Order: sequence, then structure tokens, then C-alpha cells
Amino acid sequence: MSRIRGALIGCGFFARNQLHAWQGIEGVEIVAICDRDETRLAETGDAFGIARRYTDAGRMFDEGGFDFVDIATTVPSHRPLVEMAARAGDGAGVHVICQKPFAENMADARAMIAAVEATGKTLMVHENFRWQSAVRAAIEALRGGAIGTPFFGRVSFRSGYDVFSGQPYLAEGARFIIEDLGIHILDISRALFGDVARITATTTRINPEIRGEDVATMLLAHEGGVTSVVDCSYATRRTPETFPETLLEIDGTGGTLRLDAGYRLTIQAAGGEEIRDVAPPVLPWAERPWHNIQESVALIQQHFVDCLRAGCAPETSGDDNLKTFALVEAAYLSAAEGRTVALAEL
Ligand code: NAD
Ligand code: 89V
Repeated sequence: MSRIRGALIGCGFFARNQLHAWQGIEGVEIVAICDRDETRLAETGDAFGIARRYTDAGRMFDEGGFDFVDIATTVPSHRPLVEMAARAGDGAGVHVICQKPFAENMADARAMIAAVEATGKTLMVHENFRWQSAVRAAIEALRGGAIGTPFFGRVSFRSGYDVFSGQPYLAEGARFIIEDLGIHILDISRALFGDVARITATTTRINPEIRGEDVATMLLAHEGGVTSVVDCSYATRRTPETFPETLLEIDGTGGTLRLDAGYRLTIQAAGGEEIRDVAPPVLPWAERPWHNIQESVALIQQHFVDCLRAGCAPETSGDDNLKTFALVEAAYLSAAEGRTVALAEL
């Protein structure tokens, strides 16, 4: 596969990061964009020099001429758009990237995975936090055995940053922090410690101006024996404000790993200590403090292209991400019913 052509649906708040990142990936061209909102469509097309523009995704798929679709809309449209992508080209389908949260419920997620699977095309969920370079450095150190076998982990995201001005829909849903942000942090825990057998969660809402929960504390029993705490808050006001950093505390049989505020990675093992600055680069189109997330967008999209070229499944394939999505559903169930939930229940 030499030149890869893509189309993007959803020209909103986050899509511009994806479009900038595509511009930096060799051999890829975004040939068409779609948004129901004509103003956003025109602004995005002009900003990125994309001439083929659609307000109707069905029409875009009918006219075709691209190998993959990058779905950057919010969750209610994910299932219809993924199924449209699978029906494209008289059922031949196109490769699909879909933003998180992948689906509204487990049944939809399973149907979407099955639809793409039937075409033999690649499906990747845009679950980018595990691709943040600081998080990646920790994942690689752990997988490389730097602290022996892990037995405890804390994966923590606590902030008071105003995410609602850029993404007003976050204040409106019955669900907020686990579905939007916790999903990333749960996925990092899975990337570090493997799949999860049971979860116990509590949630609360501190900010009276939003509908959903803005604090969640989750205890995960991983199948391999690790216990991890995944804690998320958008009600934590302190300096320094660490948005959007995920902090890590991991204890292993041979040492400890900490990823502290300011992207400082400390590994203590075998009587020694290594401290590394793992701060992400600020890409030319990026801006602080989002540069951390923005770099991970470029990295996950490069990974998708590498997988297409190599003919292998992306790390966050539909099947893989179903396990992260199940953790979200299980966490809400646990918090609602005040009990530990086995993932096998879902
Ligand atoms: P947004 O509301 O700003 O943009 C979504 C756009 O999609 C809108 O312009 C809307 O008109 C368009 N749209 C919706 N349904 C459509 C349809 N059927 N056909 C054509 N256009 C349609 O949302 P956003 O903040 O950009 O978020 C989009 C997605 O990205 C969400 O799922 C969100 O959770 C996710 N997100 C991910 C990250 C990350 O780091 N991975 C960060 C922010 C947002
Ligand atoms: O990454 C995200 O999904 C964003 C934010 C960092 C604000 O939670 O919605």
C-alpha cells in the first residue's frame, strides 16, 4: 500500500488535531471531509486545503475514493457512521478509526466490531492516552522488566482545568468523567497491568453546574494479580495545575516507578535511581498544555498507518478497546449498585 487516502467525519473541537497530525504523516492524504455544520465544514476545508466537502456522510461514502475513514464525531453518531463505513463500496468497506468513547453501550460496540470484521478491514479506536510519550516511557520500562513484576499501581488524573468551554457537551451528559476521561486512564491501567477481572468504583459530583459525575475512584483487580487504583477528578484545584498529565505510582518486586508532575520519570531498582525528563515535544501546530495529548494523536495515527502497511491489528483495535469500554460500563454499574462488578457480567 503506497499512498493512503483518508476521509474525516466531524470537523469539531478535536478534529483539527487529527488533521494536523495527518499532514505530518508520510504517504497519507485526507481527500474528503464531512460535517453536518456547514460553517465548520467550510472553515476546516479552507484551513487544511481540502476541496471535497460533504454535509452528508452517506453521500461521501457513495462517492468513495478513500481507503479509510477517521470518525471524529461525538458518540451518538459512532454506530451509524461505523456501519456506513462497513457498507461502503458495495460491502467491501473501508478501514476505520473511531474516536472514543467508541459506543453508547456494549451491544452497539459489539455490533460495530462485527460489522467491520465482516469486511476484513482494520478497525482502530482512537484511544490515544497510552500513546503519550511520558506514559509510553513508563509502559516500555515496565514491559522491559525495569522494576521486576508489578504488584501495585496507581494511575491518577486530578485537575481543575475548565474542559467545558472547549467541549460544552461534557457538562450536559448524565455521565461525565468516567465516560470521557476515565476511559483513557482505565486504558492506561490495562496497557500497564493487563486485563481486569473485577472493579469497584465510587463517583461524586462536586461542580454544581454540570450534570454528570466529576470525581471517580476505582479499584481494579487485574487478571495477572496486580491491584491498581485509577482515580480521576476535574474538581481538584491546586497548583501546579497538571492538566492533562496522568501520574503513575507503580511498585514491583524489583523496584518502583513514578511518573510525577512535570513529566518526571523516576525508576528505583537494584539500589540505584534513574530520573528522566520525559516531557513531550511541542509539535509545530500544538499548544501548551494540550501538547501532550496532541503528540499522542500524531503517534496513534502513525501507528494506524504502520499497522495498515504491515497488515497487523492496531494496539487499540475494536476488540481490544471493548475491554476498556467494558471497564467504563462496569465502573458505572459498580458505583450505582455499591458493589464490586466482575467484568464477566458484561
Ligand atoms: P465537537 O462537538 O466539537 O465536534 C463534533 C463534530 O461532529 C461537530 O462539528 C458535529 O457537527 C459533527 N457531527 C456530529 N455528527 C455528525 C454526523 N453524523 N455527520 C457529520 N458530522 C457530524 O466534538 P469534539 O469535542 O471534537 O469531540 C469529538 C470526539 O472526540 C468525541 O467522541 C470526544 O470524546 C473525542 N475527543 C477525544 C479526545 C482524545 O484525546 N482522544 C479529546 C477530545 C475529544
Ligand atoms: O481527552 C479527552 O477525551 C478530552 C479531555 C482531556 C478534555 O477529557 O475530552
